[in-house]
Amino acid sequence: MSFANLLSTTNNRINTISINRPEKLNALNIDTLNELDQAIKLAVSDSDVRLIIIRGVGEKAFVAGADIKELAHLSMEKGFELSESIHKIFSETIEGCPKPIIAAINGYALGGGLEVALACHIRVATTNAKMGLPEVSLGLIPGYGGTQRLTRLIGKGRALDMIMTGRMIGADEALNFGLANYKIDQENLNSFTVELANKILMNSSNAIKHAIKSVNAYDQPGCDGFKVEMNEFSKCFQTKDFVEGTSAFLEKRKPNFN
Ligand code: DAK
Repeated sequence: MSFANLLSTTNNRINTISINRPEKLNALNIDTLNELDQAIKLAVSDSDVRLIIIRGVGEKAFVAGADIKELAHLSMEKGFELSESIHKIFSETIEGCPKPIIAAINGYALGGGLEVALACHIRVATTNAKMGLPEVSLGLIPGYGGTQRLTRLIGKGRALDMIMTGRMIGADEALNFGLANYKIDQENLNSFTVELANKILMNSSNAIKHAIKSVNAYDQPGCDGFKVEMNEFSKCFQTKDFVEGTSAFLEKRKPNFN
């Protein structure tokens, strides 16, 4: 399937979704967000895909935020309606994706762009990456889950500092905060991300699916994460991956989960 604002390609079990509006620094309009939702859902239903990488086209930006031109005329009612429907994409399609999603942050990740990266499972930032939630400079606050996901990831003090100042942080500070998992030179971003993906793909995709669900339960209101873990843990038994993983160990060979 082709998209107007995205490129989606699959190679060796890795689906790469590239946000493709480089002339607007990959700013997210509603059409692009809906396409992102569709592209991830397609990747989830494709048995050839085991992992997804989200990146931005060009060397300047992952995503420089929501498309400000589109935002400028929103009413309070429309703002709430959009926030609600797009929250679903961020929580269910991205964060709740049963296949791992890596954000490859190749430059600016601002506002809604950082919120996409925050919903992903792992973040790799290039040395020139600049991350921030500058919404207050527009008279707004983050509206795609940023106030919650940033706070959970880096703590309340740091999140409030970033949100109230609207300042951009670089890869070193992001790494130090735990916002980025890895820092890498821009020219090595693709090879590093694919290497990281392949390391994950050595493991059981089935087990990873249960791990994502369990970890996501950690900060869900009203949800007992330990109970979720017990359930997801027990579902791993009697799967062919569990048989293969334990047999491989006992036979002193590497497991083959394909
Ligand atoms: N939206 C629209 N266009 C953008 C854009 C954006 N966010 N960011 C950049 N562009 C466009 C620029 O307008 C310019 O287009 P032309 O003028 O050439 O047509 C082109 O991309 C190149 O940008 P610059 O010329 O500005 O490039 P520079 O290198 O000089 O500067 C910059 C790079 C990233 C510092 C600068 O472009 C910038 O400050 N961009 C805006 C960053 C920003 O404030 N982002 C928005 C954050 S607020 C909602 C939920 C969530 C949100 C909103 C609503 N609801 C539920 C309703 C989220 C809001 C946000 O993301």
